[in-house]
Amino acid sequence: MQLADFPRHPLLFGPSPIHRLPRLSEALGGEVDIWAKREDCNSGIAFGGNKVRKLEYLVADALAQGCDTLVSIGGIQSNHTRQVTGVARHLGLGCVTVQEGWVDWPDMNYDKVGNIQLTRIMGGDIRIDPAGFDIGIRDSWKDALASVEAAGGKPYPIPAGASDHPLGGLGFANWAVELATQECEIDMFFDHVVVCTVTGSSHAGMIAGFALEDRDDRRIIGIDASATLDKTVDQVTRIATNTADKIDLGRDLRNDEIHIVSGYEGPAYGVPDQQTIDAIHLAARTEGMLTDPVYEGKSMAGMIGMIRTGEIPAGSTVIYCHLGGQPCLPAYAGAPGLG
Ligand code: 5PA
Repeated sequence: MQLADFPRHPLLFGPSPIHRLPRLSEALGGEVDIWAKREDCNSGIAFGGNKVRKLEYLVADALAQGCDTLVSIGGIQSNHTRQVTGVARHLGLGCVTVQEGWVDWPDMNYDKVGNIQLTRIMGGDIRIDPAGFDIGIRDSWKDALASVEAAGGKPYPIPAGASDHPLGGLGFANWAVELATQECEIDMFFDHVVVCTVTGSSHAGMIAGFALEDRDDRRIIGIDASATLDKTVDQVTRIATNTADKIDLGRDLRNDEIHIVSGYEGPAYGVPDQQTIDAIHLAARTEGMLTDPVYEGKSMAGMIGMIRTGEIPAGSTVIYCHLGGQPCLPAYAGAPGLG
């Protein structure tokens, strides 16, 4: 089936905006033209973000199956569970989210403000679980699904980050097509795409979507923020391959199409280091563009680092894919430089 033929329930304002980051480009030497494509302001639902884009495909399936409750999982400060809850509310569906102790963060308000606060305001049914970080399938999530069934409901299972799901890569495959259309409109070509990767389907979907173009002059760079690199590489590879099959790419993905960079993940998932904080400051203070300490601050650090080392060479045109995530910032007010 072609990508355009998959049922999609519209949840976004339309194509997410793209714009130039001239002062950030200048601060990094002025030799690389940096732009952003903004999933952090892609929807009016619960502040939007990358998951709302992915969910356009998953909820079309959920509605077609007559499911009445979305069931998903994430950390205490998960952006994903906030967006799943928002989308459920927008559609008049129930929602259960398991929220695990993915991050050992000392802020007193970590489990009260930010994403979890917004999820509570939306009336989410939150099940706190002490388990640590893992992007895999969990028993607590299976228990949540079973509890909905036991109560007579029809749950729709959405794994962590809406990633390890047959439709998980379609949202960002479509992002790639959308960007290509925007490039035509402004007569530009971005030879580097920078994106944060953790549960993998944002990056993997793009890989499959851009593969449809069949050109070898565009590099898609995933910056790892999971700090469990092997699992993320494995998951990105699997989802990219499955998505490519699904949208009838008609060829195998090449190894060089899957490119994940480590070194910017900080000491652990959810914990920023000095280069994360410096990157957040640089983007905020040159452009007024906010990024968070869990995901986008790390991919911002990756892009900055790769421009400074010349891995992204002078003369490049870069699109930084901003996947959202700012709502967690209040939970990190205790981090040096963020409060
Ligand atoms: C997340 C994920 P993928 O999970 O698709 O790789 O995206 C990484 C990512 N940026 C990047 C932001 C703002 C994100 O929220 N968030 C998860 C969550 O539970 O919020 C799935 C981990």
